[in-house]
Amino acid sequence: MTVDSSAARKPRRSAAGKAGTTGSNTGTTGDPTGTTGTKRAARGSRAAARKGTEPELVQLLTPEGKRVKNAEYDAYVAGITPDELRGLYRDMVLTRRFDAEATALQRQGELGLWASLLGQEAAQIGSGRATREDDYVFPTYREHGVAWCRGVDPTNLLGMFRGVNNGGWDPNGNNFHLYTIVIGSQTLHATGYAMGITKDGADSAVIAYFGDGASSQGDVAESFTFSAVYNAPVVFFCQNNQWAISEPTEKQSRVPLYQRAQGFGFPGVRVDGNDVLACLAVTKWALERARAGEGPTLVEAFTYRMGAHTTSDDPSRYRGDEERAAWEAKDPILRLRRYLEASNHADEGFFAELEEESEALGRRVREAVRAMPDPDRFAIFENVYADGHALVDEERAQFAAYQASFADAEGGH
Ligand SMILES: Cc1ncc(C[n+]2csc(CCOP(=O)(O)OP(=O)(O)O)c2C)c(N)n1
Ligand SMILES: [Mg+2]
Repeated sequence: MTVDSSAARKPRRSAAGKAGTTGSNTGTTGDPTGTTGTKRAARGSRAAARKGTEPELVQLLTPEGKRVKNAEYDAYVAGITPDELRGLYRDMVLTRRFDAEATALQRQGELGLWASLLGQEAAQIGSGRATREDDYVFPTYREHGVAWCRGVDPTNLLGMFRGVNNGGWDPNGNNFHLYTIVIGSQTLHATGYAMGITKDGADSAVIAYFGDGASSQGDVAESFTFSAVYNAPVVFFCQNNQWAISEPTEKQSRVPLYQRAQGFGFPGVRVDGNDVLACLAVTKWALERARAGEGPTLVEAFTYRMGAHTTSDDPSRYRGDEERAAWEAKDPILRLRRYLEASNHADEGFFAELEEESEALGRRVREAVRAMPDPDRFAIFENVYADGHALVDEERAQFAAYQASFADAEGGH
């Protein structure tokens, strides 16, 4: 990693400029040049890694379900009612139930593939519930919890994974873009959309989801540059689930991911991605910054992918069970349940009713998937060009001949 030699010529900064290490985890605080902070951050994170500790993160609920004070972010959840807290819990439970059903459906041959969000419910529900109706969301392929918050019917998410449609929902119906498999590319779409919002003079904001692995993509770096320079109203929400298929986060960056923002000139924050309240508060803060014309923010939600990358993956090939066990103790749903129980915000009746609702959702999803009609085999050639195209016509004819060859074989026996 190269370090900026010009930093040596700069005067020593005061203690107030200690950015990016401990104390504040908002990467740009007090260090407009970013260079010294970046070196310190790199030293700090290497030292942290040696000691097996990680830099501070924003947390409002401990894994034991205790509410802890936070001077900067408490205000963003100060008015939350018991009903809304139960709502966040319900969102997480139903999303997990839906996800489990989709995984089972893949195993039963009803879906071609599934990318589970298990373990990431708080990051997705907290950030998703922070968005406003007129905001626009650009997801990857794992944001089932965010889709839920935006009002996309869960069964619509499954059509693409069953291979019966090319996406499954109208992005403009809920301001929730189609799932994007090309890693990181949606951050560019989000940045362009956000620049458009500024040109329209609107006060809505954009949130782009991506992973720790995606943070290494050139598209993401370009998005950071453009959004910073154009002061675009976009929140970059990175779910650091510790793995990019079989590659651990250490292979993506020499500094904690949220500190990347510093070099681009906008703030970065690391939040406990298993704490739904903290994710809600930090994302609200970042979206408000965007609306107020203060430009982009990078939020790193520090979480864990409890399951396989997708149903095609076998994580036992590259990681041990101890790691998962350590994260199970930080389960996002369990900690909110503990808090709800300890503060008498939910009783047995609430949990029992939710259990029934979960089972009903599982049944509804299963039945809907099985009932999805297969598309016409030739539909894949439609909607590529408005007026037809010689190459597509040729491919359609080849495909027709291929299909017909089965009919011949059947007839010949
Ligand atoms: C441009 C591009 N390169 C490679 C891939 C293959 N690929 C699919 S998922 C993935 C890992 C992504 O990891 P991360 O960004 O951490 O997201 P996560 O799956 O952990 O949510 C890769 C490399 C791809 N889809 N697109
Ligand atoms: Mg990842």
